[in-house]
Amino acid sequence: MIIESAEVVVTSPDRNFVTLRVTTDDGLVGLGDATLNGREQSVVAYLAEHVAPLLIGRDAHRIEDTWQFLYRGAYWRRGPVTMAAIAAVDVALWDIKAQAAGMPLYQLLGGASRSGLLAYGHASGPDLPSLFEEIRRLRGDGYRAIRVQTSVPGLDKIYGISTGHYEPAGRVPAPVEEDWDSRSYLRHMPGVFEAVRAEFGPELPLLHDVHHRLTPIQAARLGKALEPYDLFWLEDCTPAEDQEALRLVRQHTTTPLAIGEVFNTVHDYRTLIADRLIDYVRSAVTHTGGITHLKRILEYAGQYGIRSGIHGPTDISPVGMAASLHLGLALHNFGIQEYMKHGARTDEVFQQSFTFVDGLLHPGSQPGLGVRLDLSSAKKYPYQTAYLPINRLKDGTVHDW
Ligand code: KDG
Ligand code: MG
Repeated sequence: MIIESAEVVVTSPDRNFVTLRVTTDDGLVGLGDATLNGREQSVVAYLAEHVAPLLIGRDAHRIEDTWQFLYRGAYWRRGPVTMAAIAAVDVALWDIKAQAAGMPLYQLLGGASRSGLLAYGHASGPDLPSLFEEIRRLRGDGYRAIRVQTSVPGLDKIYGISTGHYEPAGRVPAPVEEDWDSRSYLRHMPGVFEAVRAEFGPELPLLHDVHHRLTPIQAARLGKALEPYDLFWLEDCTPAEDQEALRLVRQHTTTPLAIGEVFNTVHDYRTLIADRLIDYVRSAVTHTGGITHLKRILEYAGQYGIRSGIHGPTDISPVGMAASLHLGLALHNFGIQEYMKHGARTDEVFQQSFTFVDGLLHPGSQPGLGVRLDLSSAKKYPYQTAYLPINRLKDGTVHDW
């Protein structure tokens, strides 16, 4: 089964998506997601200029060899652009292999370990009444676990707050600037979780994302202050590249910790996993070298009692989401899957077969990934410049985002 073409498709139905479309000589089409939020065109160039030409004529079945060829063979290893490009090739080849086998992809990864995947949705609001309303709306949609974000008094515009649809990347010519003050945030958050617990009771799993904004000692204080509210996890509490920071946080709190949406290889996790400094691995299939590499990371993590929390915001395309679901269904140490619904235009471009019923996701039973890319719909929505926001302290200093 020989690769005949590898085409990069860029489309922006509700936001930008980069998809690799690999075709074999026997007519199978495999899809891989390579969307890197706010930096999409860098992966487009990497794939189109450096990777796609090397795929032509290769045996589509040789997934491991192709992965090593692209990773070791480039000499310049790791990094989000390289690993998103490798991920797209890897997922497209898994899609093809599973279609050739006539099976849903999870069957090739070991088969189902469970009947469905627990998913969490995003609730946010500028104040408690609107936050509660959002939580109720998500509960009504079936979600059994909820991420809670809210405004902080004195700050105008902060990460993760929107009503209805959440989309951090704006279609703007330059990044929007948001505000931050860690002391105000630290004073405010425990009261928010106290109120949410009082309203919704002890059972509902609650998650919170700090988005890399605290120092280790501030994060330790927050984790400790939130212990009475029994969080499912506290995410990205410190800047992610500093693995040692979480050692200090861990010494002070039993609140479970999750990190990794900006990581791209197992080496980013080495200390975190071996020294048991985290509880959940947050990497996306799309940004971590595909199913082949994320599966390795997660199986390694599983030996230390660490579970998956695969990244699934709207910037993971339906192709990336389907890949996460097949992997999550097969993994023994699955934890939870982030799931934010895409917009109607995205669903028109990417025809999906995964389901969300009673709060549980399932990748479906179609051979392969179960996603079809409608090229004529994709063409209707050309790329639009978009950036993630940046974050400044009150004195104007650029802060972590
Ligand atoms: O591209 C960045 C977003 O995916 C990120 O801001 C979302 O933090 C995020 C999350 O946990 O989903
Ligand atoms: Mg996050």
